[in-house]
Amino acid sequence: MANLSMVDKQFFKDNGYLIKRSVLSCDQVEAARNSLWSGIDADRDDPSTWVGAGPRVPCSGSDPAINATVNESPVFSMMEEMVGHDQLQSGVPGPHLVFPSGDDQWSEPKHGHLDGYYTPTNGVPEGTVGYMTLNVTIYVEDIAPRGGCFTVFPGTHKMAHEYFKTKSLLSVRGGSSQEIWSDEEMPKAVEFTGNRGDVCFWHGQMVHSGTKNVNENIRMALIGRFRRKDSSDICFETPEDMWKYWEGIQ
Ligand SMILES: O=C(O)CCC(=O)C(=O)O
Repeated sequence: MANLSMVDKQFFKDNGYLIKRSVLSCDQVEAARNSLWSGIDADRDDPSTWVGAGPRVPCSGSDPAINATVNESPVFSMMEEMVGHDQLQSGVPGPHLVFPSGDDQWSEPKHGHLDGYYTPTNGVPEGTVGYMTLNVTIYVEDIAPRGGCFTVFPGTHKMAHEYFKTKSLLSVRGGSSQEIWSDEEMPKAVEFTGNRGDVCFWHGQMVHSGTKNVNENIRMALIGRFRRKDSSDICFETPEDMWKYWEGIQ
């Protein structure tokens, strides 16, 4: 049975992201939280110790409970419903935690980045570009506005598609949206707020950003990036129809 409706798919096409609520079971969320807490240098029962704590990646994506959030839940099937059955490479999500900052200074980001581009610290080899089809951010904690929300810039998947029709995929230094668009051209940022078990799917060429956490909760997210099995054949192609390789939502 399909997990996504036509309305869901149209929302994704128009906006480049789609939020689905309560996708994970309570047991899956709890198991993932336990794995994260096993590596966090703070006292689980004392929120005052969470401020400025770490590490940002407290356990591996291949931890069984973390892996299960994508591969033993409806998440992977939902992605296949958009991209096409058996078209995506398998993968695991990686923990991305944002600890409370301890202050209340917060500002909405005006710009963000496209994933897959070299920066001095991110491990992407210089002169290459990673290619993602569809990505997912899974919350395993309740996240309110300004709580370090994963943040998207709706519609930038279409803006990027227009840009890459005439420019090289390699031309965006660091993947930064500031390299391509002015502040005025950028859409308003949307924070993904929600509860543990909620999921945000986002297009592989969606501009997005991390944000500061001025709340009490630890922003516990798992982020998975997925590419089509034929991505090395098609990554430098920008077809007129941007949904040509999205069999589920053409
Ligand atoms: O952690 C976040 O909210 C954003 C992470 C991000 O931008 C990335 O991993 O590319």
